[in-house]
Amino acid sequence: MTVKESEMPKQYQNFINGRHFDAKSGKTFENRNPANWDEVLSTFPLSGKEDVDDAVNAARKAFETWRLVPAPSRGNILKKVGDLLTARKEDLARTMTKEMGKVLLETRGDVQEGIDTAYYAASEARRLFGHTVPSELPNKFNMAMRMPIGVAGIITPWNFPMAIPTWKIFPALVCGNSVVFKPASDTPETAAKLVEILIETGVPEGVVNIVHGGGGSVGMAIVDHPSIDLISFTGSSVVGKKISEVASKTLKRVSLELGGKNAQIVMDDARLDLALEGVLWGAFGTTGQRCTATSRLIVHEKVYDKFLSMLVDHTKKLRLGDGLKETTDVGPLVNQGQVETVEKYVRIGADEGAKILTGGKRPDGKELSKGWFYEPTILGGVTPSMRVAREEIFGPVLSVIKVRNITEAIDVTNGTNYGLSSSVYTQDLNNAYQAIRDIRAGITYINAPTIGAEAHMPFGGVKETGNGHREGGWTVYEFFSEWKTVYVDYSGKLQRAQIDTKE
Ligand code: UN1
Repeated sequence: MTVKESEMPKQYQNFINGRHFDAKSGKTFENRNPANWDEVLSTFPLSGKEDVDDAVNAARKAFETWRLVPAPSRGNILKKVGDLLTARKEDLARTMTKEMGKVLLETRGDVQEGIDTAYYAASEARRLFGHTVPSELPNKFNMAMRMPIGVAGIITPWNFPMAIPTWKIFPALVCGNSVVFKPASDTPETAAKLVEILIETGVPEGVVNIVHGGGGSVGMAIVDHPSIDLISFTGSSVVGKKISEVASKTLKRVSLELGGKNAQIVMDDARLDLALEGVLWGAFGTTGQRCTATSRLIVHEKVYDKFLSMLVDHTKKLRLGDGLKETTDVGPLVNQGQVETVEKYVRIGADEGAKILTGGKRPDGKELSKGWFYEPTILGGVTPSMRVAREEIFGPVLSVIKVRNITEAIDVTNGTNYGLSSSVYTQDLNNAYQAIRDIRAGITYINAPTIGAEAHMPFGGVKETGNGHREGGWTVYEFFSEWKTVYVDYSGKLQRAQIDTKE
């Protein structure tokens, strides 16, 4: 029996300078469904440095015209991008669930984050405010304005295959930069569909280029390329440090959004029902594969036993399964490597003395036997020095730590090398404000889980979570533009700053 054409995996290509290309090597890689690894969804070019060179040359050339397009016109394109993302939301969400596993409810949210980012970018194009500043000299006008930078290398992860690329590409474009985009090789199809939308809405050729392939080859060729001016990367701290090192050789501007070990604090005065919903969503949403996932739960001793038993009870009820099924609460992990990492950490935790209160293994049962599933797992009796309390796991594993008061809870929260998101459940204003002041993290939620960043707010973290930049909101426009300072002297004579300032 022959396979019908509609069932054949679609073959995607790179998109460079307004045209589609295979990798120069002719090699391809497969995109498989993590809920059923027998299912090949699509194939993609396995590109290399020579493909990146072509993309960078195209982007360099296109930059020279794109930078001169008025920002509001660039913004109008983003408005259309938002409209098309809206029209295709369901298809994009399904594509995403199929290629990376998280449930439809969440992949719809991921696309919505892209839509929000598009409309925000469209409106920001009419602001991109600069400053006018009085001169110290008479008849002289001073201003500082934002300028495009050049070619942006955009390297994105698989956990938010739509939201994160849009966080980077849209502001890059609005600011007048051109783009070379390398999406994660676990989620190339969502990325390819995003680029199709950009093309359809009139982004000129060469302004956005996509090159598929591995991080070590395509990603590093981008980071190392002398004609790329800036890099925006989201991924692990290990890779982030490597990028920082390589990019420093060509003095690139680099924005790194890296790991997290986010904690939710539950105080004795907290509404436990609310805290419970929060931690289930924060820890097991996206199967724990978020930079912002709740991976530590820090509970006041007075409510520890009660809250833990509520939590274990509800965690056991979470339904694992294919993310396309509306009845599924938790989808598979993205690939075998992630399952192995999770298995390794659960072993480490048990060896260190933590108790596996639920989960701790891959599920039994035939239905889930061909997917990268792992049961939602709670580790009790964790102490702050254990590796499962300090290292990022990126899976459905929650480490629970007991504390005596808010000050200790904050100290424990701060006891890792990361500082992305944090959450405090309390009804006491004093606890809340102490936490807001003292938790060292880029984001603090009060009575809400560690996940749930909104597109128009700054996003990023401290310590090894990043290198000081912020995505999202108005702040990302700082990264994708640079300041030009302008002095206009209309006095008709030489006026020397600092010298001719006297009346
Ligand atoms: C990430 O995990 O890298 O707040 C991004 C959230 C999402 C974005 C997460 N809106 O969890």
